[in-house]
Amino acid sequence: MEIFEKRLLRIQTEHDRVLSQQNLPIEYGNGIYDRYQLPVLTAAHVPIFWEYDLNPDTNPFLMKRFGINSTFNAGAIKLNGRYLVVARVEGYDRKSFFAVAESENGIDHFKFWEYPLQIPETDVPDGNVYDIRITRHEDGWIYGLFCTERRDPNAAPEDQSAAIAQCGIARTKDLKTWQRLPDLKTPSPQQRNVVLHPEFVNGQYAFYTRPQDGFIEAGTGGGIALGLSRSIENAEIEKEDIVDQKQYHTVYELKNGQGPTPIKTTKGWLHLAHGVRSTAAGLRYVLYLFLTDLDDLTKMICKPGGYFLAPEGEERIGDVSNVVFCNGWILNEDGTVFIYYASSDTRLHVATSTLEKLLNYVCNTPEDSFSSASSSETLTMLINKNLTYLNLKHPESVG
Ligand code: M1P
Repeated sequence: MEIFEKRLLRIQTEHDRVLSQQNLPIEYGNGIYDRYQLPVLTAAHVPIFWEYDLNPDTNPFLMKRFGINSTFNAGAIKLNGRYLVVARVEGYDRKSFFAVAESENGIDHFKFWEYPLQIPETDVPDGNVYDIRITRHEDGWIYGLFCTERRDPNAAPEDQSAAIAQCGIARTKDLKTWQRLPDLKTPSPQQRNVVLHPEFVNGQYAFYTRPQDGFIEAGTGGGIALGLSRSIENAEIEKEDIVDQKQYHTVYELKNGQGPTPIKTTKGWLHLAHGVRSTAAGLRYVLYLFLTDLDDLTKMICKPGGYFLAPEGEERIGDVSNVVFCNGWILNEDGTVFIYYASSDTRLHVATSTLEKLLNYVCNTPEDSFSSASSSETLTMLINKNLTYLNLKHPESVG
């Protein structure tokens, strides 16, 4: 009994400390966005009554009975003035599920709702679900599109890792009660990172997809595509048109994927995506931005070269190291944008910016020019521009 009481007090004190921490921006950012000192969600944020049996008669040593490993890759939405993130919560058993955490200011004090989400299944049960993207669609529903993964029915018994990933679709009005719709059908054998566009396109539902041959390898697929479906109740895409291709010697040479629902701006649709490249140390996931045409969603307008956000410091370490991934962001009424990105498949962070800054970044950062010589030329042009300006305006500063 004494052990139980002592442990409970310590666990509660630590949990209260984690939830009450103030999260401050890190000074001297890059001018595009601000990172913050603390993650907004970690495994330590889940309620104590999720992990422990709190009855001393049945758990005298106060052991964890249902361990939570990580809380990451979250969809996001602002509902009734509250910031809600729909996190991928992964247990010690490696299964993930969705749970909503809520905050008043979107930066700190995120608190999980009492229960994880109960999203109904289709006739074919999901093996594992993850990476939900939340879209408030003009049809009046809030949609959650997520990856549903099931063991490959054709895999040999000795192969216990072959899986098929597809896009699950569910909808809600309040994030509490969900209606499951049939999974999206596409010509591609595997789908991850599918996102619903918030507006109809020629009267049809528009989806960003990622055609992919294998479970891990994009193969002949890869690239962010756009596909249309007449129905959402039986969503089926016949043709996927590539909007943003994977490309040799870029940060998205192996594969890429749409991040959250794009944001409509006066200049075009603002997209955040992840790009993956192969290194001797394994895969490296970074985030990048691009802008597409307001009318023709497959037309790229601006695309800065390289990454927008890459893992830094402790973000580089986790269950799958050297990864940043984002499937949720929120545009506030005052034009600020809260970007919820996860690091190394372990925890969730926020970076804050404004629409004005993001558009300035997207429209004025040089494009990737695909060779060392042309990158050096781009840099030389900037140096020339700066030295000309400095010689004219501040000759004393030039040596
Ligand atoms: O482990 C990194 C990421 O890998 C997958 O992303 P993608 O489909 O682009 O390869 C997903 O499993 C994602 O959840 C994970 O963060």
